[in-house]
Amino acid sequence: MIQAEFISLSQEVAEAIDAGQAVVALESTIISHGLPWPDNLACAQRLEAIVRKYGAVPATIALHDGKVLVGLNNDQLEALATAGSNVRKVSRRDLASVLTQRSWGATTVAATMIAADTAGIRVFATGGIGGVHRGAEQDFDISADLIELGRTPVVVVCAGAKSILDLPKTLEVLETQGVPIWGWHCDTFPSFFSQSSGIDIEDTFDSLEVLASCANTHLAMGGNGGALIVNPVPRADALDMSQETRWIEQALKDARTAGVGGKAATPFLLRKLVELSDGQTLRANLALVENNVQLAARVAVEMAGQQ
Ligand code: PSU
Ligand code: MN
Repeated sequence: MIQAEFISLSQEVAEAIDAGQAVVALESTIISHGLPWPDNLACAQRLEAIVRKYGAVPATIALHDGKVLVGLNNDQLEALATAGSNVRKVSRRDLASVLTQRSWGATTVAATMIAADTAGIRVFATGGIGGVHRGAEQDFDISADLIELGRTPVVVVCAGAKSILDLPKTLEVLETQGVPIWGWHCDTFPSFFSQSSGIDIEDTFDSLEVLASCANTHLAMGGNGGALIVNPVPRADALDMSQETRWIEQALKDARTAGVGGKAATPFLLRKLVELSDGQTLRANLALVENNVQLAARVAVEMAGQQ
């Protein structure tokens, strides 16, 4: 939780939360580091429009001028999108220093969850979560997103995690952290650009009403941390698995050659994949994020209706 003096809600978001309306949180690292200009701005604007179309209020989250902003206006979205990766990528550990410097900060899944929870927002949509990187047994690279999911009570909608990560290890850490994984019309963990990683999950939902009820129950129990709704990329936008694997192997090799690691690893790999695939991964990425935001808005509206 963030103390009130460090957080600022837009009027629209504050009013919606007070009225018990559905609100969907959106992260900003995807705008600054995850997508190239100018697709990033168009995507950020489209995501907000989709949330509204499905009857909820969007709250894109970022840091600026010593505050965690919950609900950005269009000028603020544009400032983030044009600054791109010059903006600091902010996870839990970075919050205090970026607030103190009063600079722009783009929130990861972990930092967005903390802000959403503080604001009273229960549902958050993103593309993919961070996870356990391949070779983690050597470099210990495990995303703070996984730890946050274990401690902060927000329901996160994503298309699984990318196969630049070690997915079996990612699922093991989620299990250790006590994070439920709820599949929307799927019985395996999706792998971002592809509909399935082939790894079975236990809970599948085909009914929005039951999914929303499960989410409300999880949150009502209290002290239970977050939950993950996994929503496979639409079939029409999914990439061919074998081709994707080749691009990923190449991108990982390039990262090793360039000596890129730590927090720069995910943005580097995403950029490389767009290059190597001649934009195909970018198109899939945009489609799956929109699909997740739509589901998140529907779930949030249903959850609010059941309260
Ligand atoms: N995965 C994506 N696109 C992204 C990210 C992950 O497909 O933009 C971003 C998210 O903001 C996520 C962060 O929270 O990267 C994870 O970074 P790291 O692995 O450094 O924890
Ligand atoms: Mn990392």
